[in-house]
Amino acid sequence: MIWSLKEKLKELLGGKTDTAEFFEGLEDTLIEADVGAGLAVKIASELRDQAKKDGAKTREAILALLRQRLGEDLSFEVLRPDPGALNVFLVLGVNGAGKTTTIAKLAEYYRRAGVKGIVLAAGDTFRAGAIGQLELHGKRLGLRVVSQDPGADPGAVIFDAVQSAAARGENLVLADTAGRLHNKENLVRELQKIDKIIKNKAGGGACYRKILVIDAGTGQNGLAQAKVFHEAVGVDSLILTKFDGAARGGILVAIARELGIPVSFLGVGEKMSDLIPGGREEYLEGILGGI
Ligand SMILES: Nc1nc2c(ncn2[C@@H]2O[C@H](COP(=O)(O)OP(=O)(O)O)[C@@H](O)[C@H]2O)c(=O)[nH]1
Ligand SMILES: [Mg+2]
Repeated sequence: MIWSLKEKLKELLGGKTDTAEFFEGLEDTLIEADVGAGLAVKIASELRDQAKKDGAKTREAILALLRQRLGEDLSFEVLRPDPGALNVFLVLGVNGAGKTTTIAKLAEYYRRAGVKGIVLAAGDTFRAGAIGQLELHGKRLGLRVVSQDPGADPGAVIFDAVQSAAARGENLVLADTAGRLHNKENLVRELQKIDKIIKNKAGGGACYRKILVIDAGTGQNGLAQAKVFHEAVGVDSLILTKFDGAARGGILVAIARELGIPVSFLGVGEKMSDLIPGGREEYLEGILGGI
């Protein structure tokens, strides 16, 4: 069954909105929206108190409170390269989340914003297709791509990219990675190795950021996945992809809140321009709009 938060909320809001049943229903709906059980209980209970205090009973008033409450758990902060430093943005996430596509979108976005000297590093050496995919994007965008053959050490590719970017005075390295989560120990080890290499190579004056890409269609295990990456290397910023179509996207609230990490962009399609910087209003509108 295709699940829809909006349909359920609509139905719920069509009935009485000041009863215990309503807030229980709201709790269930939030759980189904992947907000997480603990947080769903908390939000529903806080909303009940707030609605009582404000005398909010109409569907519009309740919706406004819900929107405000969900927004409170999210911070949005566009990631911008430091123009005076070497920037290394390492892009993390499970296979298929949209990392490689997002790197191309970011490259396009930053280039339009006037960032000079953007380099792409093909750090997903596991899938042969991933290297070709990034090279294609690089060619189309007219950007340098650092890559090696499939099966090469991803740390070596990224080392090479950071070193050459520093030597050439380039400004931004966007580094791709593989996200083979089924082999967690290997993934963590590999990421920690890459992390160490970047820290050593880029040096203290560099601006090094780790970005976690999350597919909006990811269910509750998205939080566990995010924790693996966060515990491995520490995530600085979140990008929610595929927040178009019938995506649910509630997992973003759970991850952003639990890990205390800001959201920098929303991916809303396969085109290079389908990238929204920040995106607070678009996100809240996407999950609650049109009800
Ligand atoms: N609809 C939609 N598709 C996306 C978005 N971002 C990526 N994709 C698609 O998701 C698939 C996997 O993307 P890819 O970048 O290869 O994922 P990776 O394995 O994490 O590198 C591709 O078919 C992309 O076109 C998005 O924001 N919206
Ligand atoms: Mg990829």
